[in-house]
Amino acid sequence: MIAGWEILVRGLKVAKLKCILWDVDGTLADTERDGHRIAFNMAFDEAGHTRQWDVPTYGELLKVTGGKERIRFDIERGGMGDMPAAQIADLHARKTAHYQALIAEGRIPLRAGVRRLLEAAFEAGIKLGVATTTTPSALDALIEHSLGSEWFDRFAVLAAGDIVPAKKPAPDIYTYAMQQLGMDAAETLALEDSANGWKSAQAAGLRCVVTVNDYTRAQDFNGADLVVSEFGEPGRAIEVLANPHGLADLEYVTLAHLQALMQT
Ligand code: XBP
Ligand code: MG
Repeated sequence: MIAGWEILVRGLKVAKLKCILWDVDGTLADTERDGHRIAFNMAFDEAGHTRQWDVPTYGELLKVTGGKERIRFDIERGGMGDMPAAQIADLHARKTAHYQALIAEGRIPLRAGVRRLLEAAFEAGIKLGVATTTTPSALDALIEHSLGSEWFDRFAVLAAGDIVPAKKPAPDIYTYAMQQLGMDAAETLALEDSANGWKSAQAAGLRCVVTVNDYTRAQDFNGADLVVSEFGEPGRAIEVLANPHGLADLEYVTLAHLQALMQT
């Protein structure tokens, strides 16, 4: 028997918000330009490579998710000299160590509204998880230094990096996280910042809110459930780029908005 609140709309069941899966890079914090990019360049320099990724170049490379995959892509397009897989792995390990050190310096704060929404959802008993292409130890550093160690226990799953064979835009990391939590796509919302992330969430059957940044603002988010400049805070207005469900009172994004999206 179908419960009264469970009706089918555009292939998604209308349901209560029971789980939020968070992307990391670009969503929890703006880690790419001043975190990952700098760490890659430090690793290249340390290993004796002349290659440096400037801000626009890194923007092009972001279409490839995963750091090792990004280096391989740059090699294949002629940006760097060829190297065996073991050397790419070594470079990436160096990069991860530099990234952890940058994060430990407290250089990368959370984006506006992230802590407010995390705390509201946690207090409401909504399951929280992470679904990211980032290396687990890089994620751990961000949780410890930017979010707070108590969040290691507050997130019910930390799905990261090579735990699945195919990275975003494949749906695998979202599917894996939902399986770990015993959650269904109808009761789960994804929070993302990039087209690759949005495609991944969409392919896993999830509703998705996108908070853009300078690297992703011009990307195609057609079909996403809400696209905003940031989650925002009281007294700090956001820019609404797409609001297909017509959510009201969007001065900043609240848990009530996220809950309302599950009813659309
Ligand atoms: C963003 C990414 C990551 C990071 C680097 O992932 O593409 O690859 O740039 O991570 P998401 P690693 O937005 O899904 O978090 O170097 O650790 O792979
Ligand atoms: Mg991201």
